[in-house]
Amino acid sequence: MSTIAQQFGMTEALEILGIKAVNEGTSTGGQWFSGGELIESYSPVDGQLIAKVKASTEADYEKVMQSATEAFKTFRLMPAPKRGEIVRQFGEKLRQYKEPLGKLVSYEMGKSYQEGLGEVQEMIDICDFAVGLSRQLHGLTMHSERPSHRMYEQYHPLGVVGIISAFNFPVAVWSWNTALAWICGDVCVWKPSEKTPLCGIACQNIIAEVLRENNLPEGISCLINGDYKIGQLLNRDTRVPLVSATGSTRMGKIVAQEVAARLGRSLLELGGNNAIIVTPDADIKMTVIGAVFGAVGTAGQRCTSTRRLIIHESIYDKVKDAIVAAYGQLRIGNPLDQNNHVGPLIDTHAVELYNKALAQVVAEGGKILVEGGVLTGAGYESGCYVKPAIAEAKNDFAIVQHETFAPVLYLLKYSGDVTEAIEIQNGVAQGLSSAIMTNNLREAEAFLSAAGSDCGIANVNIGTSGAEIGGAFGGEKETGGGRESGSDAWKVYMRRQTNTINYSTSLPLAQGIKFDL
Ligand code: UN1
Repeated sequence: MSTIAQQFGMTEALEILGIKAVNEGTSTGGQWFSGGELIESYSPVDGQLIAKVKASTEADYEKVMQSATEAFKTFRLMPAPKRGEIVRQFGEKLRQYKEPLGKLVSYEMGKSYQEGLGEVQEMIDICDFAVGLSRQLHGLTMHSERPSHRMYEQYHPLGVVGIISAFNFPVAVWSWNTALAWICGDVCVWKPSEKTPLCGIACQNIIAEVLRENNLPEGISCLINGDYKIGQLLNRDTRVPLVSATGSTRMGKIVAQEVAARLGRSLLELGGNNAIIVTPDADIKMTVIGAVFGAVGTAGQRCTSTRRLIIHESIYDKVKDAIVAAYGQLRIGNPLDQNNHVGPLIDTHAVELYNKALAQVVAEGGKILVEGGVLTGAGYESGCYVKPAIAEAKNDFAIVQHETFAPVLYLLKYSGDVTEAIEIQNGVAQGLSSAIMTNNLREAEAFLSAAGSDCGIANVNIGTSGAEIGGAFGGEKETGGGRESGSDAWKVYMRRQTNTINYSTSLPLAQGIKFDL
């Protein structure tokens, strides 16, 4: 353990979460096994090896699938509110493990400890939501056109749900899927990002405790580890009716095609290119907080991170100066130290992409307003710490059209009315999150109208990131169209069945068709 890790109690946190120096990477419930190669998890915080995880082999995968399909046979028959009780207990455990888990998220992924705790809170919130939902999996009833007939629809569990998640929300996105899938009666097989495998192991240990305490079948929660090849097994497996995948658009296109090729269902939550429109009627102070947190929070590695600010020319200089001044206040460093605002990027490959983006925006004619750069020296040994940067750019620059997972913010100017700003905001391939800063009702409503933002999330006087779990989460266009977490997102985890019951003494046909024998 490095000095930083020791100073911030990582040894204790890892112990509480059941992380060993070398971990089996495959699990069904509380059973661990694995035959594969070792994945090494390095912390971007201090560049130190935290622990190793054995990747899952195809044989391991097969064992997991057998256990999951077996568990489904009984779990689907457990009453939904009883499944909700399991999720309630899981939420209780998360409350108990919040601090060590938040710490591990921070240390393995690099987001600030506050954001690590926030991520665990998001898990607790979705559990609470799912518990209530377990008594509300409503179908509709409808009137039959035939006498003495009854029609209704009901929702049944789907089966094995495959979950592929990204490094940036290494625990919360799994729980958005599992909390809903479990109350719906599904069993889950999770492949976390190979960049954050320890977060996966910690979560699996926590749910295993709940399953054990309730004498439930192991296969309800399974974990596999590895690179895209292990994910591919899920995509191509006809025993997996739904694959929920979070990550880049490039990855999502592969998942979508592989799952569609066997007519399976996929739930995709992919890249964003999120903008905040700042109109002449914006509250500048609120704009600065929303934009800066949106751009530098999680070091710009949220799919909801603010990448573009679309500012009206009449207030452009004022907003620009205020944001540039705010960037001057940012403290970059160890994310476990709560005095810092910005932690490291996930790895040095991400640093390369950040450098490339900054070089490209200049090459395309952009102007750097806040200089970027990689930090070196004491505290920055991992090579993953970068300075949040700002550039003046144009929306049609190739680099502005592209999602760079790093703290690079582009300032764009508009001069007409709000429709021009909306056109710029919509003028990208992605459609996840969007926001407008204005106190003008007409502008706000225009932004929210059918001719307004084309994104899955559209906020007024709030930044682009930090959505609550109660709403459906996801976006349009290259973001993939999926919806996770709140509202009626649960429906994708179930199959709908329409039932018509005839309690008459004859068999009339629908549409009045005569067929007498
Ligand atoms: C993600 O970046 O994949 O809205 C999820 C937010 C968080 C979730 C982000 N609640 O920023």
